[in-house]
Amino acid sequence: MGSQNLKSQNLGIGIVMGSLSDWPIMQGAWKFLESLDIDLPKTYQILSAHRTPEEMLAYGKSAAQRGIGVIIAGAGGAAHLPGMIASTSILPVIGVPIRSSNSLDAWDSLLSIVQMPAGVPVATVAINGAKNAAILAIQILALKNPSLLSCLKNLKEKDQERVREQNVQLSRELADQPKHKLDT
Ligand code: AIR
Repeated sequence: MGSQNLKSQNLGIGIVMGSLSDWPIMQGAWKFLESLDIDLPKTYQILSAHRTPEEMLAYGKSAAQRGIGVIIAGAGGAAHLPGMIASTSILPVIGVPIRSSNSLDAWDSLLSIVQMPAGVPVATVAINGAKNAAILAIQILALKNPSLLSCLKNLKEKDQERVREQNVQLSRELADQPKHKLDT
């Protein structure tokens, strides 16, 4: 399916972050989406809840009209971007708490994003969890477009295969050791 068609169905993913210093983490979401065998429309933008509040509001208000279906928002420290974007848009917002140079070991980032008041949810992933944010975004969009399900299934199969290979590798490494456990 062409990306124009996906855009008209609001199957785009908008990635926003509070600063360029967040990009090393947030590019995990971008690169993951790029690695998939699907042509999902996606955008990235630096928007700061505190430094560029007007642009942030404009982005949140217009996102749905621009074909975006899910917003991934990352910020660190007093990380108000995901919550403020959520306050301006009806789209689901996934928050990525970033362990930034100014953050208190990322606790401030996490709590600023996850502790939203009732009525304005932000689906919060782990600290620096940009890849999971991208997976969750696809899971949300797949509810509207089942053709995305195959890429999620492939993802699970690859993960399962990797764990099975790890078991083979571990068994090889421990082959000459006596077994102290029951067979699984
Ligand atoms: N930030 C930017 N505007 C508001 C906030 N909370 C965050 C950025 C980044 C951190 O502040 O998301 O994680 C540090 O930004 P900088 O630009 O000083 O490196």
